[in-house]
Amino acid sequence: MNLEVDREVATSTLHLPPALPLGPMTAQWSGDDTVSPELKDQWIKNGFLVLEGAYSSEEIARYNAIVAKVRREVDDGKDDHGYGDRIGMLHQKEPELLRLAANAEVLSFLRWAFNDDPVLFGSLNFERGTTQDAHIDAIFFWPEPSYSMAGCWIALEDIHPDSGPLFYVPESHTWPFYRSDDVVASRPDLAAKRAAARQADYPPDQRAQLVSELGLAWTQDFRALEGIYETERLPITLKAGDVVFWHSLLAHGGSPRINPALSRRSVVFHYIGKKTKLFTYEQFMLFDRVEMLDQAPQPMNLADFEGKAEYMKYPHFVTYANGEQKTHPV
Ligand SMILES: O=C(O)CCC(=O)C(=O)O
Ligand SMILES: [Fe+2]
Repeated sequence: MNLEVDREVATSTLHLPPALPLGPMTAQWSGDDTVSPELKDQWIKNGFLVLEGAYSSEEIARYNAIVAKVRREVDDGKDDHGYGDRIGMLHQKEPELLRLAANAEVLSFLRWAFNDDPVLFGSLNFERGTTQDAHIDAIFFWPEPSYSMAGCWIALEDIHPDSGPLFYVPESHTWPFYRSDDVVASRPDLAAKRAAARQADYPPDQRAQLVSELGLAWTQDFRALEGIYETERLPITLKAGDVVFWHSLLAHGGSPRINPALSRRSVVFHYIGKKTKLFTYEQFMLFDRVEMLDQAPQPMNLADFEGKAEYMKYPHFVTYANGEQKTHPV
């Protein structure tokens, strides 16, 4: 299909689900005046934007020193080149890491994008490329409203093109969006199991297995869309201290690590709006959108960092080593 084809016509002929709104899209959505019209246009048109040099080399060095100290103390799944696996939620143990997340420029952009005050709910620290397949974060952390979540990825060193840089799928935030009810519409077996798995007495291990099958089916449908739109996955190489934001609905992932001897130090902070209801991957996979509104969202449990930024408090951080996930109480 050619991209010039009218989206609505294409959607109805192929029985694709509708696209979702990219913001409140009201005339009043002028938001915070410190955000330039150019940045606002980029967000709507591209679903991502880069702020170059948002952090000084001193700020980045201080951040890296804290992460390096923790990596010496835990099993972080080092590879043959000495690079560890991801560490999740490390800011819960080391709140000083939130200094980057509390950057005023970052927060005022998000305040506009969400039409709400931003709240940090997660972080992931990387030392090497993730090679993660293309995905949309909203399926893992379903936000209501669906635009009120974003990733904010900060380069903690100059990112080499061969180190497995972040990539994104251009304009995918404007594509038809598959919810789990759309995914099972063409798969009657999965639809029946999904209906059964909502019952409270359904065995948890079988439910987890089904959720992962639904995730694979979602990925198949998303790949088909990539074929229809004939898009390329575009890598983004940034300099230390640059930051890229992506929209909750923009597909992205980690490019292949062409040279595994290269590190790729970065951190992702994930934010939602303070009024956002945040649901889990399992809830997204098992419930239709309307049914989900009857489900309990994640409790906010807010804390603040020096009065500058709010975050959701969880009593742990998480390391990964050899495919095993380990939760460390803090
Ligand atoms: O850094 C990457 O390679 C991907 C990270 C990502 O997808 C995320 O944190 O949401
Ligand atoms: Fe992601």
